[in-house]
Order: sequence, then C-alpha cells, then structure tokens
Amino acid sequence: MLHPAPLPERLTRLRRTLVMGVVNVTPDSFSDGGRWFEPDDAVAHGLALLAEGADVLDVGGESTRPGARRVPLDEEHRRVLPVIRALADAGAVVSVDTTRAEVAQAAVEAGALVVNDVSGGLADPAMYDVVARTGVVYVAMHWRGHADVMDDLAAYDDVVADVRDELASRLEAVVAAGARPEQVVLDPGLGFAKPGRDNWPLLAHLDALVGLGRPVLVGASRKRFLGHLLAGPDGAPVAPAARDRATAAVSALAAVAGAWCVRVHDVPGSADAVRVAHAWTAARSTGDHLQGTTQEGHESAPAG
Ligand code: PMM
Repeated sequence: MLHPAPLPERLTRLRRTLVMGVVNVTPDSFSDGGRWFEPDDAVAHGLALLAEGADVLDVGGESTRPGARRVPLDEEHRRVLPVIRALADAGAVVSVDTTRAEVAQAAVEAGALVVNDVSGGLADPAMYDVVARTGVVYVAMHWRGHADVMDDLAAYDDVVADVRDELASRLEAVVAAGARPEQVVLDPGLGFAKPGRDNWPLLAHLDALVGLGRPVLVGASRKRFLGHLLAGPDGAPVAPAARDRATAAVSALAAVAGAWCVRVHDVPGSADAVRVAHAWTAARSTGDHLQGTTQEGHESAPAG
C-alpha cells in the first residue's frame, strides 16, 4: 500500500509513487551545482520539471554534498523563499529542503506543503515545534551529522536494522513534540553517512522501513554509489549526469517495493519508471494482466 495513513489530498490523489523533482538553488550541489542559482532560473527550472511530470518540487538552498560547509541562515532564506513563493503561486506542490526551523517556518508561510529535513530534526532542536504547530508534511531522513563530518559516522552493526531503529526514534520524538504521526514521511538517507556498499541493503530491504507504517521517500538520484556501480574498467565513477538511467531503474524498483515518493533530478525517466511500477503492481494485485497498464490511477486514493 502506498499511503498507509492520511496526507493532504494533493499528495495522495495519485495511487502511484510520486516523483519529487529537485530544485537546488545552490552554487555547489554535487549533481547540478550552480545551474539554477539565480531565483528566476530556479523558478523556470521548477516549472520545466512540472511540465516533465514532477508531482512535487523540492527547493533547497544548502548543499549537502560530502564536505560541504554550512550556509548562513539569512543566505538560505534569500535563496529559497522567492523561489518557493513563485512556484507555490504557480500551483506547484512545494517542499523545502532545509534542516533549519526558521527556514521551514518561513517556507510554510510562503506556500510550502512539505518540509524535507535531511537531519530528521537532529540539526535544529526547534524543528519539531514548527512541524507540530504548522501541521506540515514532514520528511524525516536518516542522518548522523552534517556534511563535513558524516563520512566519519558510517559504522553500522546491521545497516538496515540500525537505520530502521534510528528512524523509528525520530518518528517517536517528533510525535512526542506534538506532531501527528500522519504528518511524517521516513527516508533512509542514501549516501548520508553511508558508504557505497551500505546503500544497496537499504534499497533491497525497503520493506523494513515501509513496515514502520509511514510513507517512505527514496533519494537515490545521481548519488555516488550509482557512480561507482557504473564505473568503467579504470574504476572511476561515472559523472553525476550519467547516473540518470540507473536512477530511473532504482525508482521503478523502489516504487514496486512500496516507496511513496522518489526524489530525482531527471524527472522524465522516473516519471516513466513509476508508471511502469504502478502497472506492474496493479497487474499483480488484480491478477488481470491488462488492468492498470493504460491509466495511471487519477482516482482518489483511500486517504485513510
Ligand atoms: N538527498 C540530497 C538532498 N536532500 N532529501 C531527502 N529527503 N532524501 C535524500 O536522499 C536527499 C535529500 C542530496 O543532495 P542533492 O540535492 O544534491 O541530490
């Protein structure tokens, strides 16, 4: 089941896995740094992603690539708020990618419906209060430390069980702070404090996270572990932009495994992939090999 409990209607009306398109308003993201750093360019990029089939746009003003330095608060505000306002005014479902409570609050006031916090609330003790007060959809990602230190925090006994248990603690903590469990989406945090080999078990055992009873978001797009997977004979990882077909393959597999949403830079490949997955899953559940292959399921989801 893709939507185990209520989220706003605009995020559940499609039965298939959603596609979240990335709008990085940063000069230095690993995958697309600098291309949409000016607000007008970022807005145009967001609108282009919508036209390509994105269901949600994730606007971020701080790079999380390994080793990245923090951006000052006012600079993060300056980068993301005009872009969020313009995209929300244009009718988009907008998510803000931030670890800061103040940015999350301002983004919700500017029209964001989702707060995507890669720290799962660990970077800013005021974040859960914003989530509880605003009632916004909250993506809590698995995280162990900021980009400058995360590569040193990658020791696991059993990566799947450890990530599942740490996410369960985040869910418990945000609910203890006053949020409703129905607001919360969980994310394994691929590539964050996880060397290449640790990302595959998390994907292969996505059911362990789906089993926590909340929607699951998967962010594999263009990440290092895909670059290494696709390396040529010299062992050098392929460049980020050459990882989009592999990203789409992960989107299809994650969707079949029950992911609620995939976060991607290249939308068309994953928009197709989640439709393939929907048809595949529908055919399995109905036993009718034709059903679900020609429509993507615009009827209302069982919103709980
Ligand atoms: N990955 C990046 C940034 N934000 N948010 C969520 N929820 N999950 C992710 O895996 C994730 C994220 C990596 O940075 P990028 O925007 O440069 O791809």
